Amino acid sequence: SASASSSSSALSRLSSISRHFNPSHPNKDGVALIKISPEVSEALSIGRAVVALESTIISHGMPYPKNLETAKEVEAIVRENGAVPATIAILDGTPCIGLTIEELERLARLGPRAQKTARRDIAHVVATRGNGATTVSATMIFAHMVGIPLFVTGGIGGVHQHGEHTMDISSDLTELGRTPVAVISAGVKSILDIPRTLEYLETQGVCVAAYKTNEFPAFFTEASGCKVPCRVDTPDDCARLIDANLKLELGTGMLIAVPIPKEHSASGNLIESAIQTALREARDKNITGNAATPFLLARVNELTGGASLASNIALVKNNALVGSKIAVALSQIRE
Ligand code: PSU
Ligand code: MN
Repeated sequence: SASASSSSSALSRLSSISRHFNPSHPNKDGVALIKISPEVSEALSIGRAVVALESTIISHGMPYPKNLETAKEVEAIVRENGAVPATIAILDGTPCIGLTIEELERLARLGPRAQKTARRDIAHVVATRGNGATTVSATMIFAHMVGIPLFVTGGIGGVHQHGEHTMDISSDLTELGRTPVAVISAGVKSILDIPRTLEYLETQGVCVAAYKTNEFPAFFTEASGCKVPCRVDTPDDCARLIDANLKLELGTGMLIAVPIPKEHSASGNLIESAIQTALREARDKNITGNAATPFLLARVNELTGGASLASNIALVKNNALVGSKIAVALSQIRE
């Protein structure tokens, strides 16, 4: 039957990982390196659609309690659309795939006291048994380790403005170049240099597709003035694209950019002037490194009096809706 064949293909996927390394199996001390929730584990073993979700957006991207409320609503949207949500974070040093309500709440309350965890931070957070909120790069790594091919977020990191001098380029972009996970986002914010972000993704060999548009979206608005190399119009189009990338084992990730729904797009001028102010403040205060993005996100939220937060939440939910439909279409193709 269809479900038996999907279950055996999921098992063979897992066993092909486990031949060398299975992070969810206990090691010689009887401790699993990674904890997968029962719901996610079951879904993976029968080939059901799973959507990975990041946690820096919870800890550093939104204030409490809006962050918790949004995280729960996003998970509910994924379920309503036939997929299983797998929020990813490191708790007490253990990477967790799929969080309980209590774990979500803990992370949301920790907020910026959780460590923002990108690829370079993972070993440190695990070794010190810390609590790590995973960025796009770290979430992609763990999703791939357990066999989840699709991940939904709001916005990804990119090349910062003046990045050609500061070399501040998010590790999200190099991760997209080396880890075969498809990331659904609303593009990148104009706190970043959007044309250079797209140039860098091209260099990294990342397929960038835009959903129902020819233009790369700029998070709060549909337009960035930059064209994308690839357009997709349906969840099936997206699933075929992801499937081709996986079948050919290209090894690279993929970025599917879904524009913010028109009715939620923030007033361009209001947001744009807040972004300019936040960028100036960050320069004046010499805020650099991994503190730059959280600072800019928080300041833009404050300066727009919550308008940008409302848009942010609306677009994340829309991405979850589209992403779940893609995950379901993909699980049908790959049965
Ligand atoms: N951009 C957003 N919202 C976010 C982030 C970026 O619009 O929440 C978060 C994501 O977790 C992303 C990270 O992976 O910031 C990038 O940080 P950096 O620029 O330091 O690489
Ligand atoms: Mn950076």
